[in-house]
Amino acid sequence: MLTDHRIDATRLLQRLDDLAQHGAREDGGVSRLALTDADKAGRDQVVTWMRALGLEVTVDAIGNIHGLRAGRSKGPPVMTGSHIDTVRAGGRYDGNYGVLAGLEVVETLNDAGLTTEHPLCVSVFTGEEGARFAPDMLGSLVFVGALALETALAIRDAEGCVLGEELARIGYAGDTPVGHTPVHRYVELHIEQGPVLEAEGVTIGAVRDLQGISWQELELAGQANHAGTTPMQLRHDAGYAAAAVATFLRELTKTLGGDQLATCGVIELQPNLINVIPSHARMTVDLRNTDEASLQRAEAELARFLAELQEAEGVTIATRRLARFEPVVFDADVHAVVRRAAEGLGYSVRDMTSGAGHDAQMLARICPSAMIFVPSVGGISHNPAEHTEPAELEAGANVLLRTMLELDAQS
Ligand code: HGY
Ligand code: MN
Ligand code: MN
Repeated sequence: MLTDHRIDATRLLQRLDDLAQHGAREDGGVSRLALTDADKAGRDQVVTWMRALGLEVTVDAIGNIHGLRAGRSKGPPVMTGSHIDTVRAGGRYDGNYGVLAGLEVVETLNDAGLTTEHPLCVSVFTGEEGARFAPDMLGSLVFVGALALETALAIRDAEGCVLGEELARIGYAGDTPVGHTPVHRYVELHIEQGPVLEAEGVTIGAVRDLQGISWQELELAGQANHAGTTPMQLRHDAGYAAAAVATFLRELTKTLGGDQLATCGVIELQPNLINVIPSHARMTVDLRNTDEASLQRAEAELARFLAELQEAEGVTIATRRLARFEPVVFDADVHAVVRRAAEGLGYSVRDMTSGAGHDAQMLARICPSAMIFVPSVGGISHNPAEHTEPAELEAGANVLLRTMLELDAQS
């Protein structure tokens, strides 16, 4: 019976350990920013595994890696995948787990000598984190045709490196066209990166929807001056202005309430010296909400505050949009398959919303898609301490296996 198959957890855990060596940090975390040498090493490792599993490997023009397993038919594949780029001080499961669980599904089917009706595809999407080249979910955004390839290749990181040049430098500027490759169904397995499943003692999250994301970069320009001789009322302090934005946003989340989130992850001051009033600040704003109208309201409130701050502090504030994605509701049928797979395997399961962005939200633009979550210990992620228990990693991969087989059975 198709439902009798189970993944090999030892193999999966070993691959997670092996992949984590590429960009390994001394604190046990992983630093594998998109298109760095560590990303190349991780990519090469995954490609080696894909080939050893008999997958036909292709690399597309934005560097997405696709491992295809033939099915009885030649039509659009049942696709799974995620990303292997990490934030600068990340963990070993974010993204990596979904890719390696996909390979484990393939190896389990190979061992069973089972051929599916549809081809299966395990994909590694370029630059999901957006931590080096914004926006996030960049590779899957280009894959579905929602961001022009030329625009993406021209994106620069904070040091001025050009995405297309970095892609060529690491040898992953592929020749497979991007835009809209037909996909039968997409399902992505990922750690929750939040506290809900652990707090409720639930093993599997059947992800129903994903919140909206608004990223902006602010350049604040004031006037450098002497910290000891400049009266407070004569200052044009870009550092104070940046701090005022961060404080305003924290208060805004309290005012708006609901699901409003706000984060200032980057604040860089110039000249960054103890006795010089900062002349410049570069900072980022990450706003998220499950409700699009509320997210727009938060953006409007911020814009109003910035106008007032410019006036009051005598600084200029330039804004640049880095990413903007509306909330996404996943396909109800695929979501139901995830739930049935978890229940059929005897795992506890609950519906949930994803707080994080994922490649699945982009695939949802071109095919029925949904996600599977497993718990994160302490709700911690984007942190070297990121951890999920082996039994839960195994459970998630078994749900992925069963979900993909059921999606394959759907015509
Ligand atoms: O930012 C996010 O939600 C994802 O980790 N890129
Ligand atoms: Mn991720
Ligand atoms: Mn992430």
